[in-house]
Amino acid sequence: MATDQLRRFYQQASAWAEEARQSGWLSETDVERIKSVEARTPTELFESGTQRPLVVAFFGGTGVGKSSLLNRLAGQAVARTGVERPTSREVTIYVHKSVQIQKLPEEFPVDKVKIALHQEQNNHDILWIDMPDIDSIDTSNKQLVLEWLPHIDVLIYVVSPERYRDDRGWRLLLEHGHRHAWLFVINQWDKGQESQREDFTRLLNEAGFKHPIVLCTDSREKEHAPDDFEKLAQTIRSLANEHTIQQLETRGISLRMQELHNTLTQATEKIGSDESFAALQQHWQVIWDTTAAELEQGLAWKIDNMAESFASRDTGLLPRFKKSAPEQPASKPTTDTETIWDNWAQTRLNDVLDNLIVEADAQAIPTAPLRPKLSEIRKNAKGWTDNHLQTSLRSALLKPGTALQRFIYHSTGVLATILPLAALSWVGYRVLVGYYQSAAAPGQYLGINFTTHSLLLVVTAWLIPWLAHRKLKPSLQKAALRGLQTGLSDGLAEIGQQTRKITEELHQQQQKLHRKNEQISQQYAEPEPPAPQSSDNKTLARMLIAESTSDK
Ligand SMILES: Nc1nc2c(ncn2[C@@H]2O[C@H](COP(=O)(O)OP(=O)(O)O)[C@@H](O)[C@H]2O)c(=O)[nH]1
Ligand SMILES: [Mg+2]
Repeated sequence: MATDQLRRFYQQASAWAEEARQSGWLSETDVERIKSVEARTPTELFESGTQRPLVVAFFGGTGVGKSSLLNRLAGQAVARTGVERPTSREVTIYVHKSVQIQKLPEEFPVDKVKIALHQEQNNHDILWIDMPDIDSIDTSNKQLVLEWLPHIDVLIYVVSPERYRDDRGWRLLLEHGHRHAWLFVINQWDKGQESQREDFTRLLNEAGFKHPIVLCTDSREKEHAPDDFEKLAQTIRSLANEHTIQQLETRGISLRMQELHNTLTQATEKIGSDESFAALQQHWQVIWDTTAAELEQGLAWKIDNMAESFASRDTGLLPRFKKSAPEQPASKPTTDTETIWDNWAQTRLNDVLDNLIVEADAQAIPTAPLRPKLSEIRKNAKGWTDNHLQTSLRSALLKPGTALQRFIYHSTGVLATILPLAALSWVGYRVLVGYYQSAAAPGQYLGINFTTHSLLLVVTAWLIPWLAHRKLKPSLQKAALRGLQTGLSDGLAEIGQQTRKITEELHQQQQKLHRKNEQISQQYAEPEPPAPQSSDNKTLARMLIAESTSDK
């Protein structure tokens, strides 16, 4: 049944909005907008499966004559009129006894409803309601009216010649006009003038009723002048048939469904789109690249300083002579990388993350889900950077220099041992041979020249590789510098990466919400716009606000 479908649609849309609100994607107001779409219908008042009557209500300010009109219709005093009770909080229902009222509007105080049953065939298919005065000082009256409104097909807006202009009811008419069929009655016509009818009609034209039905009645109890009362009763009766009720019902439901579709669409526009997220991610790429470069530049001196503290470990060629004041303790190399990410760096990071939030806002992406996640980045940035600095510094110090450098360094070390040994072996061999030869054929034994050359040879064989070895030792300072630089850029890369991940996660959340929203919308197909002002019923057409104006 259409009413059930509307209910389900409403419930699913509300649940979706609630879920989106809980995760920060929609505001309280957005949810309220969806929830305020009317899901109640006249049909709900009656037992399902039975042919329901047309629900007609007298609507208007205090003392205009609503109760008098109902009594006149009923031919008896079913509703209390002003004589007994000037401002009525009471709702009087005048209905045929065969009609089964299933339930009254929710939250409606039952003791305020007076049901007058009748057996009159004339009003068999009409449920008449005399509504509370909408302009009473007691604002709860207006609330009562609002509770009833969604259950009403036709509203008979009753005014008096004195008070038809600044009526509170007028505002309700403008707000709820397109949801109902309206008939207008200027009661107390005994005090009225034709110009007032024209003026009132003109106001109604402006409110969207092209040819409003404006009837003038004189409902004084004792005697009254001939008036439009019969026409009023007749007009309502002409609508009280299955076909027209069905038409009104369908119109009401499709208006409500359309409104739900519209608010759902509006809500998805609030949560950003694929394009807005793509733009946000691109923006992040740009601003982070710039900021990361700035941070690397701004923190370079700190890294240089820290690397320099390793220079003392790099014993040069003539370390002792270099040290001008050897009694001063050599400055200990510091590996306290925590000091590198300082307040300045944190401020730069905070600025760039704020910039991201501003961009999200500019891209119409809600910032509520983004903010707490970015706070995590702000909190963790120092830790991440420090971690990378430590890891990278340690591994750099463990293996300073390039692989080739290290190979040559080791080779020269080995040579510094092997070459002098080889030279010594050769000298030893020559000594032995010389000794043997001088024993076999006595002559001059090796002599002073040999000694000098041998000594030179051994010393050279040792000194050259040793010097080279010392010279080629990879610099710890350079290694530290390289390690720290790599560490910093890794740290910055991680910050950039983590932030991007956040925007991606949010995009996924957004897509999920978006898909769910679409599913709901598709499940309850957008209804056709209500039939073009029911061409088969001219009277009804005059009672409805033209669609083009109701969209406002
Ligand atoms: N002069 C005049 N008085 C009327 C007319 N209709 C009702 N009244 C009186 O106006 C007062 C308020 O009427 P009531 O039906 O209670 O108005 P309600 O507050 O809109 O329900 C009562 O005293 C009625 O007798 C009318 O057409 N002309
Ligand atoms: Mg009344």
